[in-house]
Amino acid sequence: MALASLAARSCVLVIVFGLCFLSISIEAKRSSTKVVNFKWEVEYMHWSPDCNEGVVMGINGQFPGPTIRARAGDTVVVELTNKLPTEGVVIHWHGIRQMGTPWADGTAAISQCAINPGETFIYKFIVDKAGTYFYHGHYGMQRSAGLYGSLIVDVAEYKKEPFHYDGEFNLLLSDWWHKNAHEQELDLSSKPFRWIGEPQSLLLNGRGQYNCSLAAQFSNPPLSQCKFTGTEQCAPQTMTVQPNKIYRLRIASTTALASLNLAIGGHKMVVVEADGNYVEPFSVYDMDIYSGESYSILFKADQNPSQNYWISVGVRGRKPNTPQALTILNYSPTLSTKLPTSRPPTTPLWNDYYHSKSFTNRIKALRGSPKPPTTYNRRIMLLNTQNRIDGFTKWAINNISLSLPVTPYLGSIKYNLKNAFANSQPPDSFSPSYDVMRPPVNPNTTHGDGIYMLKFNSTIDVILQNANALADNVSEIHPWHLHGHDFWVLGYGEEKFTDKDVVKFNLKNPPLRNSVVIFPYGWTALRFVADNPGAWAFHCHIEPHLHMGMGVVFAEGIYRLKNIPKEALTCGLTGKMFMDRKH
Ligand SMILES: [Cu+2]
Repeated sequence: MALASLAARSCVLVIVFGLCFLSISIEAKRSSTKVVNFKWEVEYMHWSPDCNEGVVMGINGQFPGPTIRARAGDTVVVELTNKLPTEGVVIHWHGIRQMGTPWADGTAAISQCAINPGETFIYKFIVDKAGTYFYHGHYGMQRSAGLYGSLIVDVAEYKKEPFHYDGEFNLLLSDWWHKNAHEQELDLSSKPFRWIGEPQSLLLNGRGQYNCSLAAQFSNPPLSQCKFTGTEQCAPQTMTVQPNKIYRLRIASTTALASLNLAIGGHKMVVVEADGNYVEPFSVYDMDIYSGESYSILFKADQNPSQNYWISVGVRGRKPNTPQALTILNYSPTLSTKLPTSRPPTTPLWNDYYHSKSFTNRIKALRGSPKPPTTYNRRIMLLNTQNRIDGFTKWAINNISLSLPVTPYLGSIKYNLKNAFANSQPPDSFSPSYDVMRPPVNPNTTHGDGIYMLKFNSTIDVILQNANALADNVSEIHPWHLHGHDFWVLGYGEEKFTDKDVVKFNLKNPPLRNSVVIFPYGWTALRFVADNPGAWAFHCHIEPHLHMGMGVVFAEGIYRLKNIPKEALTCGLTGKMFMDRKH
């Protein structure tokens, strides 16, 4: 403020000398934050993400969409035009908390109306915290259709990261089906249920290889050697390093289904960031990444520089039927086309949960990070079950399968519109006698659109409780993601959570995250402060699971919001209200 007014005054003084622009630009540099503008068009495109042509949802002719790069404190403005011929669209900025701009969170039916074909919506928000993020569609299964890209926030000017590196790379991980997202949606909503199966390919920055392998000599079953000129849409992006330098690798997973594991052949990795928060550095040779998570790791190019090395990504947590994704870590001046002579790193066994848990339990907040409040005001226990409704297969939370209303919650709560969604809140807990180790005794459940109304500024504990699915001896991994907040992960445990487990909570250095996993038959405890007015989705980040109802919605402090842009709410009951008022 002071700098700005100083700039204005010096501007008046120097204007006669024609130096005004110079003065403004100097002041802008000092105040250091800026507005970063993007003009995007979302459209369907023919594309070959894994060398097999299909249809992807792209942005400005690109797949994945353009990378957003800004500095902490900057304002990002994305003018998004929907060029899809017959369907709406929204984009969610995953990990950006949207403090004061909940209408820019990009969740259809929660924070805004879907943008109609041909229409433009302006997303404007501040990226307040440095870190590795991404963005993706949040309407139907548009993320599965390929609507995603990277969002990287550098530290503010004149600030430094708490670690050193000489260069950096970015890897956006995703999974890809040859069946399009509309058909997948229909399959999942059919009676009898049709499961979409495992992905055909894993993609690194939108590139994978189907029916051929970069490491053909090691592939089992045998595959032919992929040959690329480098211009193909599915050609791998190699990463070229200088020997003995230190690199930061940013990793984010926007998979629809797959839990992943990443390794760099022969290289130790030091984990330094998770979900846009610094963690106490620890080293690993492979790491798990669940959908919705992001990390930064550091590695030193300290291996024999006359060789190249594999970067491999494989499936965890589900019986894999998808080959590893591969690319090459290339040591300059060795040619990037020289294939590594060793076998790609082996992904740990899909059901080696001990390995997954030991990695997850090592993630702690960097010393000096914000600490959680020592007590909570409200505890919400969320039981995750697989159920049926009239023969359709669903996921339910506390026996309610989420089905979103027509009018976005943000608007119907702000304008106190009755009948926009269920009046009663979903339950804060489930029956203490529920046996999480067995299939549900009564698998039938119901749809619901009721939401949790949180007292503004209260501290909320959530216990996510996993359980047995419909089939015997099946319990799946679910990576949960919270919008609008980071939360502290207080702990993980086996089987059913009891009050006695509270003593195991880590209040000393719990990591702050926006995504967290629940392991099969286990529970995860987290804590957050409901200090961001808005309506916020909290859901399993597996796209088919959310589609089948696996989520809840929290709302807090919406009465405090002024200036919700009408463009966000011109549908359903809010749209009707605006028409009636003849505004
Ligand atoms: Cu799930």
